[in-house]
Amino acid sequence: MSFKFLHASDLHLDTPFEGIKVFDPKISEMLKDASIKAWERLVDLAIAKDVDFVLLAGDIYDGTFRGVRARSRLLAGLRKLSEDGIKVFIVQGNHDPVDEGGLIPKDQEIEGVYVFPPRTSHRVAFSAKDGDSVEIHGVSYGSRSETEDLSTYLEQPSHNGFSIALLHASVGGDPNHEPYSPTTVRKLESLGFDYYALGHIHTRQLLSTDPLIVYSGNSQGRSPKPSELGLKGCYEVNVDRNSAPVLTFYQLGPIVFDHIVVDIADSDSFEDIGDSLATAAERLMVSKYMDTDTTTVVLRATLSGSYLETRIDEDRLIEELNEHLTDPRNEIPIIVTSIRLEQSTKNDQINDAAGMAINSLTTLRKTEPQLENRLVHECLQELGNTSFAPLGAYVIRLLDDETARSELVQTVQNKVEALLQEQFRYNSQDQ
Ligand SMILES: [Mn+2]
Repeated sequence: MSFKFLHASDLHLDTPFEGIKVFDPKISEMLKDASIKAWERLVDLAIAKDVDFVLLAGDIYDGTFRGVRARSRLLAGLRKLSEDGIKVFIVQGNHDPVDEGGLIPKDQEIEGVYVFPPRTSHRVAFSAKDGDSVEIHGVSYGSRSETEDLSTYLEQPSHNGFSIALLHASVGGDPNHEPYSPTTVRKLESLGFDYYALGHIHTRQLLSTDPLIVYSGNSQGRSPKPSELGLKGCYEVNVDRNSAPVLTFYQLGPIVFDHIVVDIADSDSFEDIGDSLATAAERLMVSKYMDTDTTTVVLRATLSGSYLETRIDEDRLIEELNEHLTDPRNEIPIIVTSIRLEQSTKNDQINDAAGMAINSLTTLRKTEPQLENRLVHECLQELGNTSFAPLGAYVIRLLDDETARSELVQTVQNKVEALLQEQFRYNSQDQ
């Protein structure tokens, strides 16, 4: 005897993508479409896998504004599932609380679709296609900020078959998500359900395997934040009464967010940096997304290493990369939305180079009091470029030369310190 179901959450239909610069209106349209595409893939997957039911653990919509297109596609998908004999169980979350509107208009009720009410205990019991008894308990958010533990509303399961708790909750506290409906693994375990279908935290994770306490994660990533990166989708759960349930992950979101760190220590030009970035982006795409259902990879890049030009024109770099990477002939187009220089590394290295220069010159003053005028003059000219990378190298070269006057060494040192201060001002304004 066995049956199966899908567990998904946080569809955030019609989500506005956050933290992304979008250059092309076509891309912006594609991003808006992705959350709805993910939902439609979920519907198709449920039908293809012939599951008994689908669980949606909150945040079906992203906000008070629920677009006409998102509403009609949600209803169309639910009807499709209903016509196929697949039940759907839904709780509303902090992004779509009941006080801000129901999910299904009163005059358009759909057979087999059940939305749990807020502030009360409700359960639905039924027989799966194979005759197994299943009971599902759930609580919706009444308002946007439910600060009490909603699992407190759940009744004890009857233990007459497989029992599921459907909740939108913060288990154990995650600093990246609002601490709504806070609860703990221990508290949930004490309630006695077989499977806890959770929503709210967007990172897919198993908090416990016996009983199963599971976050499916959101169905489509929506920003370059860590919890939004990588493949997003749902779990198919196979329940066989003779063994432990088996979870299988399926990708739903067609657009994937990711992040790369590119070492540009060996780059000595803007073009070099562009090439390193493009290579790293393509390598990521091949290693992680080649055989997946990904249509586009949206990428944030961090540049690390000792490339010490004071400025990299990030916008120009993004534009040039995107001309190459978004080419529709590419297997999976990649959109680079932001490039960041690792400021701390850059500062450290500027400090290292300047510090090295000061030390070198101080040593030189002691050991070689006869530095030649010409060399120091050249050194000052070099410093005038306000870039410390050539300075570091230049001072090392100077050390190989033999003589110069110590007063001018002092001048160089002062100049280095002045420039260093200027550099600090520039960097602190930049952050
Ligand atoms: Mn959410």
